[in-house]
Amino acid sequence: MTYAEKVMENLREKYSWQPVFLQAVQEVLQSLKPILEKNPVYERYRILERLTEPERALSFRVDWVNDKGEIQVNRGYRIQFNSAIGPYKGGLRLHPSVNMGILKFLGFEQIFKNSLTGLPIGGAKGGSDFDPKGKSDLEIMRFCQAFMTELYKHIGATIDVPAGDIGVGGREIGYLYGQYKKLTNRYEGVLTGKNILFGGSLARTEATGYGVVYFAMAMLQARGESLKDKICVVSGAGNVAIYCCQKLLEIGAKPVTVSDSRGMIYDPAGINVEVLQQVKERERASLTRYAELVSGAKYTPAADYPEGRNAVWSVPCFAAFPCATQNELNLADAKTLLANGCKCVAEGANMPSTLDAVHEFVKAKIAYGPAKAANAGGVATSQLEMEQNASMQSWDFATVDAKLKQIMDNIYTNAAETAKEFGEPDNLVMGANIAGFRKVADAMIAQGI
Ligand code: NDP
Ligand code: 2IT
Repeated sequence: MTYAEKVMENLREKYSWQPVFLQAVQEVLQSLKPILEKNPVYERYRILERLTEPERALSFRVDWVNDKGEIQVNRGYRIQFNSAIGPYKGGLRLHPSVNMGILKFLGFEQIFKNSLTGLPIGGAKGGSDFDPKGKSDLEIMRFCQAFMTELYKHIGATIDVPAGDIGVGGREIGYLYGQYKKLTNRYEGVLTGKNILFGGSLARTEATGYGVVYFAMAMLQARGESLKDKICVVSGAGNVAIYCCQKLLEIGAKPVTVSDSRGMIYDPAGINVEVLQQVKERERASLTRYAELVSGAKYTPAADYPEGRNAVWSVPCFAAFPCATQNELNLADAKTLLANGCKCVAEGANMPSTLDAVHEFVKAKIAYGPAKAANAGGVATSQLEMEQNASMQSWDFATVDAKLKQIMDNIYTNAAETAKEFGEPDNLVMGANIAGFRKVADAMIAQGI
């Protein structure tokens, strides 16, 4: 049994109730085999055992009062996974499915993603099982205040800097920031994704979606191809999906789908981003509204999906952009995409493809950009926000966007060159995992025990 296999087996015994965490670890450890074999120092320093255990995992109670005056109790978490190369950094997720296992998967992924950006940021993730759906603005505010009333003890501009993720956007970051300031009397860059009025960075809202498209462009350019005039499918209808569609349209590609947890839109004319923003960002409504507002767009409720699979993946396309959530694209979906001629998959969501779907894409040697490389533009731009806050500057949109594009190009080159170095030139899963790992592991060794 190899070192990686031994560690994996041990984790399976210990954390059998955290399947998505085990899945995330398995994908990374599998592809680290060549570098571990070449460098026995990693085993000697027990790097895998140390990397897979969070430095700190906080779990706390969040009490708040709803509009009817009833007391509500939620669970809050912050996983400070690894600080070898910088302060803890990663988003907060508000979704009823949130638990320690999901946040450990996300925090673990974040370590490697943040390392790939080339910037000095460690890995973290947090959130709560609070369900923002159907809550009033004041309920969201009271929840965010209650959540921060515990979280503020554990974060700081050079300690741990949370940001958004599913269910957390500019509104929630504003309420969290207001409460942090009230509790600490400090005006500092403790959160990213802030409003431009109080220290936010231009282009942070767009960054993850734009970055995914920049990554796809880099992968395709290396193959002598491009997205121009190509049909694309996008899943999700939130922050990442919206700005992925916007950038695709800007470069002359045609995104024809978006989806949320209740259904999908197929719009053969190309997604109308202004309408999508109105429906999702302002009205916070269901995608049925999009079909009401755009003639020619077809809405399919999730209940009508064949075999319960997301029908987005059965729309023939040149490129696919999963931008909703984990494990939203399975082996059957991967086979359907490939059979329909799909040549590029760039992951906006974290771990959207199941392990066997990933294997299928790698085997087919299409341009496959795994999440920790392809969606790193969000956190990279968060770090640019930290940089602006620390130096009391604010850069214009074009400056931030140009830095983002350069970072995505660098991540592609680093992953592609590392994949080549370890003998599998097209395998960006291996390239991204090894490149992300090497920097963190070497930093851990240099810092001693
Ligand atoms: P949002 O909350 O803005 O949007 C999430 C979208 O995905 C919504 O359309 C939501 O539908 C849909 N969705 C969420 N959960 C499910 C589910 N279980 N089944 C079906 N649809 C679902 O989140 P983001 O756009 O910020 O995040 C999307 C993905 O991108 C996540 O995986 C996140 O971790 C990842 N990511 C986000 C970054 C960021 O900067 N925001 C950075 C890097 C990665 P509905 O509204 O109906 O729930
Ligand atoms: O998954 C992610 O990278 C994010 N949700 C963004 C994290 C951040 O700190 O901007």
